[in-house]
Amino acid sequence: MPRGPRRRATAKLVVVANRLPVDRVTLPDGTVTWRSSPGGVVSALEPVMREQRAAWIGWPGVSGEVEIPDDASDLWLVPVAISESEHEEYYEGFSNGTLWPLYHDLVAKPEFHREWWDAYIDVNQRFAAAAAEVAAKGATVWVHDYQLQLVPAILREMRPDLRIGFYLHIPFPPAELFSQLPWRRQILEGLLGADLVGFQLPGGAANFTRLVRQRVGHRTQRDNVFLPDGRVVTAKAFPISIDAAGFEELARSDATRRRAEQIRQDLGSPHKVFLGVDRLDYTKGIYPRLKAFSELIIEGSLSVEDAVFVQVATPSRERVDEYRMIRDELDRLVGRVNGDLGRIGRPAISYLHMSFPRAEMAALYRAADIMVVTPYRDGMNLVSKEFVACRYDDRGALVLSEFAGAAAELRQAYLVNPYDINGIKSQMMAAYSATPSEIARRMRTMRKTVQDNDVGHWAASFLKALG
Ligand code: ADQ
Repeated sequence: MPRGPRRRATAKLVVVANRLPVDRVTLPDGTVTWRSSPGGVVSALEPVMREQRAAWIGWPGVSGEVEIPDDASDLWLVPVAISESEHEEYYEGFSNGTLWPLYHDLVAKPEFHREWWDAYIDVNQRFAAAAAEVAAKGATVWVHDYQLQLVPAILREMRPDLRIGFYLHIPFPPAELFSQLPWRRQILEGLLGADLVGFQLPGGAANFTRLVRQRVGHRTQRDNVFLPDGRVVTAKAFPISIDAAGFEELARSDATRRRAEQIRQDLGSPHKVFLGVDRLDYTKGIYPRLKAFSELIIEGSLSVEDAVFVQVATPSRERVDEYRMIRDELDRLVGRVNGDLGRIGRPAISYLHMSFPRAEMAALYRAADIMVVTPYRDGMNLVSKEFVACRYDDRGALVLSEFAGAAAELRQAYLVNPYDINGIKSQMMAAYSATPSEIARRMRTMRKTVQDNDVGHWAASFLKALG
């Protein structure tokens, strides 16, 4: 971003997302500092944001008012204050207790609470006001995700001069499910404040336009919604991706190769390593894949001498009940499987609750033979794409849920229905027994797809369509 005074109404591009791309960390000596927290969206947007005067609006991750020092990030960061109780009601409540399960096929039961909805409105208003304050005349504002679906309409009301885009990172559900939401019309109208509403898949965009027709009564034609005031809103799919070149470069480095070898050695040099990497979330289908693996061992199709399952599950949203429940359920399953089937120094499942730096992720992807990704429903699933980007050696098989957005692109994966444990078992065995040339054939095609459609391409095509 061109340096200079960061003042009101000067940002030509404004990104609005629940979280700012920084974390506050307390060092061992007690000093508090801020560290940038890179993620896919940050690395996609950073180049565009640097080229122009751009601001990022979001919650800094700690309650109340905070000051973020200028040197915490190269980006212009604008913190939005959220109180402890708003965090409970807007974020843990309405966003993660209502919308998240509702938008993921009711994998868990959504709760509908009027106080949560009220907090959602208040916080959305605050984000919109912050964007209205920093955006220059005629600026582009890009709002992200399910926590902020009311921002486009509130912002348009405040600043009709802006070009507003919205992108939903999670699935947009079919009318039959969405219609349960007591505030369905308000959410649709909130999104219609945008000029362009982006989804992971064409099905999400189609669900949205159908609901707008049914519930708001506007005329629609293919991707377009025609509003009574003459405005046209476009709803379209822009499948998100990863920094494919960056992952590949990491994977190719000597340090990563050595680390991957070390990981395999530490696992006792098994014949095949199965890998799962997820945020610990009930939508990710961690249970059925571990169950499938344990049954394969019990039946003798695999043995703990030949195969190990490494499951990395980073705890998340731990204050929401369903997340504590899934964590306990997995702890019990892994304990039972290892207790019953493991040998000394040879657990069947190596289960880790931790978050790794990108380089360690690349080493894990390289160390694995078979990556198993079995969400019940997932907007995209970046882990599957990261694995593919790292397998420049054309080794490595991907077992992938049909219900991950990524399955629309990664057709050469071993596709599974995550509700069908026998189906997962047979696809895991197909991947286990496949010849190297069969694996290479599938991986080459998938790698080309991921290289050609990286996250830079995603950001550029969204902004071009919006512009
Ligand atoms: P998530 O539900 O978080 O994202 P995903 O797309 O898989 O799911 O992205 C997870 C990211 O976190 C990946 O980049 C992965 O490398 C990283 N990660 C996971 N476990 C980690 C660990 N232990 N240590 C370090 N990093 C880890 C939401 C939607 C998805 C959608 C994305 C992007 O739910 O469907 O693909 O947004 O739009």
